[in-house]
Amino acid sequence: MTSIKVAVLTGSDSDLPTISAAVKTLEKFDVPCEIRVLSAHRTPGQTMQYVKDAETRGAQVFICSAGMAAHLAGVVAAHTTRPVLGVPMGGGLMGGLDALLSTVQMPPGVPVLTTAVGKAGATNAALGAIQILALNDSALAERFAAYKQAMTQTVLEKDTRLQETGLDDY
Ligand code: RP5
Repeated sequence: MTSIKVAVLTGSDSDLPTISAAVKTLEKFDVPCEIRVLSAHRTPGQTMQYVKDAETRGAQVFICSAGMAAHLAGVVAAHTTRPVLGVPMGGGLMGGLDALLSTVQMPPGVPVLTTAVGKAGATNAALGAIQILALNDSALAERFAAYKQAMTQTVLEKDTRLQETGLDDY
């Protein structure tokens, strides 16, 4: 029985090039996770079973990505009391506005914490899951603080370069 902290579900293998950013981010922070292709519409029974199985193996947070009429995160949220982060995929109408609204517009009582559409959302869902887990894991909290510090440093270095060289390099 493999223990995990974060379970990532995605509605189709066509989402993998995008949602893989979540898994790569979790792995970078040494967070035990796994990714499954499971659909709210195409594999409803297996999706429900998987949520229970992932919980028994320690999953604290669920990340769910789907496109078009994106119901996966909402369905998972219906079957767990643990936090669910929803990542809308961009392949459908209006660059993913369909999936964004399907994911974010949950009725009161069943929250899905929804990210930006696409790869930025996939990365942020992983970082959000890390922040949740870090509340009870000081080593992980330190790794996340170091990540933010490095990001700040990178931006400041870019600004320094801009001030030194002007816009000619851009
Ligand atoms: C959604 O439908 C999936 O998450 C995917 O984004 C979209 C299209 O799925 P495929 O037809 O590519 O399998 O359920």
